[in-house]
Amino acid sequence: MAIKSWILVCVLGCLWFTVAAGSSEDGLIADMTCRVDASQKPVWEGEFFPNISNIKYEGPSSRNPLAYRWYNAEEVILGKKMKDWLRFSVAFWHSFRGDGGDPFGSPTRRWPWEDGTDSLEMAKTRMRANFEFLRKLGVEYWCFHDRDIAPEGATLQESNKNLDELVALAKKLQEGTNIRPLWGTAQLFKHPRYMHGAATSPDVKVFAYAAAQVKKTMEVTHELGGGNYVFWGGREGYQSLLNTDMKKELDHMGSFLKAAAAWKKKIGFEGMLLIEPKPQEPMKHQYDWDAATTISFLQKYGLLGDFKLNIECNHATLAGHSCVHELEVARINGVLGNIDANTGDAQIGWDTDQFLTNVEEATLIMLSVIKNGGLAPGGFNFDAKLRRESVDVEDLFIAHILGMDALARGLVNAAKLYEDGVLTDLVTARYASFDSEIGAQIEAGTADFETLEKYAFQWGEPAITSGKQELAEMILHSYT
Ligand code: XUL
Ligand code: CO
Repeated sequence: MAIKSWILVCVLGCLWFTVAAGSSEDGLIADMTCRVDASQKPVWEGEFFPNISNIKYEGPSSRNPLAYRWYNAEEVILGKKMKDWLRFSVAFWHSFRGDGGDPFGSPTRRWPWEDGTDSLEMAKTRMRANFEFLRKLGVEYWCFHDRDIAPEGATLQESNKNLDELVALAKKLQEGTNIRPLWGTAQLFKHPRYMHGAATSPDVKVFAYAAAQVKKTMEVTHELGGGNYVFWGGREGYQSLLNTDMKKELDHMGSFLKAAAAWKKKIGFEGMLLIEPKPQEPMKHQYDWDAATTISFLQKYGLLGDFKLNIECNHATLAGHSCVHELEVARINGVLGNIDANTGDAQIGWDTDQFLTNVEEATLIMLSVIKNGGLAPGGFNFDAKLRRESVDVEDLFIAHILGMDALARGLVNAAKLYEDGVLTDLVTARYASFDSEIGAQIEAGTADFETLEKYAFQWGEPAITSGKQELAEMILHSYT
């Protein structure tokens, strides 16, 4: 039975592939892509995913690849529905603009509705596909860059006009649904004008252009009812210190973010402003290196009250940290706002943006989220892309289902771990000696060195005690 379901999906996939190979006139890419109905060009009518119905929860024993095993939206965990803990979001850029291209190879996939252009009409079709995808997945959030959803025009005014058209359509498609953007962001890294940076560009004209782009994107995010606005500084950094005035660039970035926070207040946008750290790629060094660096930057420029962090797991590992390290640094400083849910590859040193599938990692992530009391108005944005070799529309569903199930399963595990308190007890026991008079003085910052010296003389050599790391690992294993 189980094997039959998997085979059915393969057969469907191959069937689509055959239709594609037989009917395409688009050359290489289209021939390699499963087209559902290639005759519907240029304006796509009807369903985008006609062979896929709404994805349902079937439970852990299901072998249906187009069903949830763990994600049961309405199930209550620790007093909150799963969907409210997880607040999943689809990243428009990966799912609807990703084409499988890499620095060594041409695109490998073109979705059936794509006509190969960057026209306004095509952008509208894509937006309709996005909403059908969200509805069929049962996901209520989506994330976008201004330039993924609407084409860049010849002037900034024209780009704004294009964006307005797409926002009007998205607003219409949102009507009568609970679907809203989890966050919006301005694409300040693709166009050559940003090659030296946006807020950190040495050219004041670029700084102003970037400010205008953020202003507009924040306005449209607000108009669409978005919960957050993200700043990812892909070009905010340097390639060489020889030609860079780092202090000036950081000061400029501080001013830019201060103006952004002021604009948010002015337009009455109540969403969170989030900074997404990443150490490098595309730049050799990016200023928002990791959570700790970003927090100290925000503190220095008096912006801590206005910004929280969007932690991306693959960015964490690029910075030499685990995802959970970054989540915990953000959480204990009160700035854990959102998670860009993805993962890297242990044997690869760059941003592979894969769907997160490791249940143990998902459990640790969800433990941080539980301790944070959830992420709202933030959530989990799948900043993850299909592999270059995955070219069928069903792969897009399977990838999201896999990622959602991993985090839902992590939530179930983490809730048990949290409720049973075994790990918490182990940690509490390690620090029990601070539950003393002098311990309380140390924690209040009032114990001076003379007092501590007296204790040291009186207590003598401290006992050697076990850190119980293997026991802690054993406990974690028994919950995953
Ligand atoms: C790049 C990245 C971005 C941001 C939004 O690594 O993560 O997609 O999430 O600009
Ligand atoms: Co990201």
